[in-house]
Amino acid sequence: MGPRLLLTALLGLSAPVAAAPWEVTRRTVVDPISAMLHRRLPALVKAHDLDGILALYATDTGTGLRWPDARIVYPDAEEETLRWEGPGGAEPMRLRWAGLLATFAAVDKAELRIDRVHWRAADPAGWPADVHLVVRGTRSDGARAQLEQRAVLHLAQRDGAWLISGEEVTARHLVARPEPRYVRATEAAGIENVHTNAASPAFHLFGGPADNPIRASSGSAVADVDGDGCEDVFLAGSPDAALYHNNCDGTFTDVTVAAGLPRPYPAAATGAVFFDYDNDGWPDLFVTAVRGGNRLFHNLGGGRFEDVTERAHVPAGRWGSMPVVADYDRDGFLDVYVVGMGDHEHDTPDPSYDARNGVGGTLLHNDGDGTFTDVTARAGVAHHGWDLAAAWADYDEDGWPDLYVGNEFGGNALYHNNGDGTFTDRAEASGTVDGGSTMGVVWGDYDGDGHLDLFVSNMHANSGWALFHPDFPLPIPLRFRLLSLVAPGVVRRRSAEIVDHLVRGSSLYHNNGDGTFTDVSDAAGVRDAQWGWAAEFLDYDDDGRLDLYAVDGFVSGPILDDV
Ligand SMILES: [Ca+2]
Ligand SMILES: [Ca+2]
Ligand SMILES: [Ca+2]
Ligand SMILES: [Ca+2]
Repeated sequence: MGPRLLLTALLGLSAPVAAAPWEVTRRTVVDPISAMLHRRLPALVKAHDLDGILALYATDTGTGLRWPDARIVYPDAEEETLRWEGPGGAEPMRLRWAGLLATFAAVDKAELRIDRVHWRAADPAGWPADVHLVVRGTRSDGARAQLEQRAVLHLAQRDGAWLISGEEVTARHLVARPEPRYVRATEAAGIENVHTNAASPAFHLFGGPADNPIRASSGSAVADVDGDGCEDVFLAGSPDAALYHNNCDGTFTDVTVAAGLPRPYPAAATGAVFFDYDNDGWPDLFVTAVRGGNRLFHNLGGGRFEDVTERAHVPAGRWGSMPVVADYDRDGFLDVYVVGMGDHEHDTPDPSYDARNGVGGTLLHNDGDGTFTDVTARAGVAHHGWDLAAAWADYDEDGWPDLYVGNEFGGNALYHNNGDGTFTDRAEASGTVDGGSTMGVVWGDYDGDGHLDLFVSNMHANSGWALFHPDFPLPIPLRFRLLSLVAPGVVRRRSAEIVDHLVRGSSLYHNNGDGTFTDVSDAAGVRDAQWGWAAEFLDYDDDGRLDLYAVDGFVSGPILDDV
């Protein structure tokens, strides 16, 4: 969800309730703090301008972790990790920043992200603010390095100017590696079909030709479609869907047409999955679409495909986000759940913080004879959020695959498989409603305790802190307006909770093994995965522990500090 869409959605809720004119507060408080912390400080770090940085402080001394107190952790890992520890104490700001700047010969990226400003907890030093500094670049010894630092700043006005009146560093670590573990190989591999949204306006959803104005294209699927031992790639991306054959030598060849797949692709394709629906040993392809119909392509053997959508009774559907596959009824045939978004052309999420007017998901039961039956109603899984993602997993280890569905605008669903063809939403009972702007869902046992944990990719808005200022016209739903006359504090707190869910970031839920989950995002340090789109658990360094790769990013306008 874009920031403009978020604001529109929030303001669309109702008439505002404000303590003082927001425009004044925005101009005199929010904008200057944003300019100082989001733009000026990072620019000075990139420029190695020590005096410029110190000029942003109204104090010569910082507290918390001291620069010399770093030690190496994980000595057996290929990456060098330094973690700052110790009792901490007072430290000259000049020494602290000089140490940081000297670490980096060159800074590629510097970013100060504000988590929260504690607007109602001002003390003589100013307003406390939880911030997160990220500095990425090349270390003096040539290693690639990233430093992350968490701190509590105090923000105060001195002689009319906003300055940092205090800084307590609460956590800091640095990860470095002489050579990058990965290199970009897309072009060298011959993958030319790279997602483009050049023709589209702000949200890159509309803007195609007149006969197909919607162009949401984002999915990919991987399988060895021709049985030569190397995995091939299907990209649902624009301008066209494409199947790339893996030549087993590090290069790929576009075989879309030769494989019998349509070009141009006759729908605005989104998610895709390879799965063997007829158990003949060859992976078949299911592609969802926001418009133009979901499609099933049967692999005839050897990587030749035939469109069997109609014959297999796969309904066209609309606004499909992605297909997810599991044999939910354990009859030996893989079934498909098509995640359903909302109608972006004619509708907006309602209510915007917990939308229930999406098109609904569809569960297609594989009848085992080459056809599917829509069993959504009986199964009870027609989640009507504006859903972008879902994932199957048997989270309670009863042998039946369960389904988590992520809503971009509000509460998610955890459909527990009852084992009799029906499901029960246990999101509330299990503690996984979330309420963020979910765009990705992945399961993985990150702590190796045998229970599958859940990571939900949400957006962390770098402007979210401003929304909690007492003067911000928090949107109060109309039906609560009367209540706010008698209990304004309660209504405002509830409203702030909703907004907090929408902007606070991604969630990692630890599976407690008893059907409930605990949100451990902050302790694990993964809450601010920035503007999250999707993630995947993988053990990238083969140490036996699952790591997390999270895709993020958003271009919000001429000022790029909201991403
Ligand atoms: Ca097959
Ligand atoms: Ca089945
Ligand atoms: Ca289960
Ligand atoms: Ca676990």
